Amino acid sequence: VGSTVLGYPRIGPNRELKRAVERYWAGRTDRAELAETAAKLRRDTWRELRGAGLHTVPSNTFSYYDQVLDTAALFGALPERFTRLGLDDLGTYFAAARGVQDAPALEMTKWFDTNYHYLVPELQPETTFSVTGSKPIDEYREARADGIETRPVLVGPVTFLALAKPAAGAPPEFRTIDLLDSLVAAYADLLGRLRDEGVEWVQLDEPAFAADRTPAELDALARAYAALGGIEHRPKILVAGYFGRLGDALGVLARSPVDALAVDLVTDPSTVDAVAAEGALRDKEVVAGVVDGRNVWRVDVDAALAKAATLLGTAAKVSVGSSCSLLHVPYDVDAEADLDERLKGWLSFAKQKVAEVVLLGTALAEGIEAVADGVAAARAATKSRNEARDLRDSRVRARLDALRPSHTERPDYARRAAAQRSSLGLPALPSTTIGSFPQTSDVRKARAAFRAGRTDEAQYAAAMRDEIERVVRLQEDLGLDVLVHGEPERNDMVQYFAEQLDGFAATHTGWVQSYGSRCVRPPILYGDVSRPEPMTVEWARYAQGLTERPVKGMLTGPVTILAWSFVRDDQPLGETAGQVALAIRDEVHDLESAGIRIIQVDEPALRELLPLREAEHQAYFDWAVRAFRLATSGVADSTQIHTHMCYSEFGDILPAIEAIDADVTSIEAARSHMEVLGDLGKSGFARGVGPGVYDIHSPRVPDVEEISELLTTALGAVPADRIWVNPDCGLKTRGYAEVEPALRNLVAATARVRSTLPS
Ligand code: THG
Ligand code: ZN
Repeated sequence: VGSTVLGYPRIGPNRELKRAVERYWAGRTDRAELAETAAKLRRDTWRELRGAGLHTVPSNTFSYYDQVLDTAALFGALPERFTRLGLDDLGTYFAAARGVQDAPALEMTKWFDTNYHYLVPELQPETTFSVTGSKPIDEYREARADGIETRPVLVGPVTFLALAKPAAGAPPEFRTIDLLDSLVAAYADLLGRLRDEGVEWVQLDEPAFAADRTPAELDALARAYAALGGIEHRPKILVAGYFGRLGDALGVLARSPVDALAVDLVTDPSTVDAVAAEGALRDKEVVAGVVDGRNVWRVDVDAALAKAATLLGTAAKVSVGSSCSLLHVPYDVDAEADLDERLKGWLSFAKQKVAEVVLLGTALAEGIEAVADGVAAARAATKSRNEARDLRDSRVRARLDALRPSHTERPDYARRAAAQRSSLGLPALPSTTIGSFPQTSDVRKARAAFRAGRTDEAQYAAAMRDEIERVVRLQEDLGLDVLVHGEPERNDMVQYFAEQLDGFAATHTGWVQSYGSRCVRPPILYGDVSRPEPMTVEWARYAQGLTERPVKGMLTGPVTILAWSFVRDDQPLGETAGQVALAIRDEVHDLESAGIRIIQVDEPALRELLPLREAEHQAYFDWAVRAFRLATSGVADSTQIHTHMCYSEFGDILPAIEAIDADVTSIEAARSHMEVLGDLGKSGFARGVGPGVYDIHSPRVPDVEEISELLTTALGAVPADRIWVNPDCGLKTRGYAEVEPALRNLVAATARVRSTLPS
């Protein structure tokens, strides 16, 4: 029996890597200084893991930006638009990550159902792979020079190909999986070199097989590991499959000539039995992933030991591990000075999870008596959480129990649309923005000063009101039809609400990498959720008081609040979603009472929580759609409900976009040239839609011509009386220098296209 974790956070306990790479990008440090910071972070991690008593320590879990990009760079598979720039290795790498003039960055998308984003490799039939980098070898040597033997971790070849996309211009019949042989040959070469270095174990991650896969992909998995396992001169191979059950891939891997399998025994409760029943594991080692790598709750030692023990007769050797890499949790709960002590006792971040894995490994090998104190402490924590009565709010539960279908239904769209037309009196093709305006350094300073206690509430509110007034006047001047207050008071759209809701706790240092150097601090949803008082009403009321035009109220939807928080694991997500939805429903009601006639409830993460297996989609849609409707259906017919979605391919969630029954849905579309509209139409969607006509992810200012063309394209797919004109997403991350001219062009294009409509 041994113990290990599949990966570790890398941004630094105090976001040292974020600061170092951002300084490097700004030209304020040189490469040597960046490399030194990176080396120190790696060394600290290895020493920490070794010191904690793990049997085997992973390496190559560090990345300057993203592990999928690392893999593409390692095998010489970066698109030519970056390699021909004549930059050094790191320059080419960061160019692919962030883009440069004339060479747009690789696309970024969600890493499975997490809030981490990876860069999508672009491949074509001509792509050949070879080992052109040495990162895993260098890091292995670095650790060994420090006296620490490690297990290099790599994205597995089949997952790499499954996550890649055909480059623009590749023939339509081309599949990235067609490149398997060349890629496997390159992996084989690398395995030989690692063996030359003395590497004993490598870890190849194949999380793609926790999602539905085609027979061709399963066949590729079999062929890849038959080939790699068949190599004579190689390290032992551990294949890690996480984020869910492996389905048919479990048998494929069990029958392949690899040495060990790491399985996720947390995400899907059926996995333990499936693994236990897999006879072909008899001669292999299994890493039982019983410590949740994605959530922050302390492990239930007895349940975890029972799961691991179930596998003892199945495999030649059973080790204890994390369910996936610990990349998705913050570093250290002990760094939190202001968290409630009792709550803290229930939590476990990366550092604590390593200790849990070690404890469980010892308990499994030597018996619970060998670690009696640790087990007793863990049991006490589990008991304390299970018995905490005050996490249940009987008022919230009674409200949920009393819900009737009418609480999640609004009258026909046609009737609502008529009521809204007469109450709002908007022109055809109404123009608006998604909600946030640029967060100037003055705004950030005002928030920071208030948080630090350097200004009082009155000074802070005055600063926010000034900013709101400025933004409202600007929008009137630009000629937008539906205004927003600009959200100067908000940091993160989930954190802002979590800070005001009961049942949530916020952290100070609980940063988790979202992409590249960008991090988020997910709030912790630990108890029944309720809203002690209105959260956004005063700002919205103030903004509406400044103008005759309608001001949209801006809220975050229940699914997104869950997706971007660490959520309690003691009840189904759908139940928790209902509680959050009730709190948002109350806010919607209060906004309406305050005279706000349009209320937007954003659900950018609706796609993110979609289960990896299609068999589970419907159950997800059921609770997610119900939560949105519960939040938004308590209003008058004349009150217009908007939603906004972004960051995703919408194909899989079209039925849900239809079913949430929002009056208007604004959606990312500029980069895909309005393609999404055709798909929406085919799915039967027949309500208002605001296809983004300005790609805010780029600093480019679109001209009137270009926006008019996009609008005209949109008019080809959707009738004019249902189209809205808006940017792709919020403007928070942009500067006024781009935003003002872009919005001016957006309004001018709207006027131009409007004038061509039959009256
Ligand atoms: N909030 C949360 N999750 C998200 C997003 C969000 N996931 C998807 C998407 N948006 C990810 N995008 C970003 C964009 C910017 C930042 C983080 C995630 C970002 N973070 C600041 C940083 O790292 O410098 C820190 C922000 C802060 O100070 O609070 O810029 O919008 N939850
Ligand atoms: Zn958006």
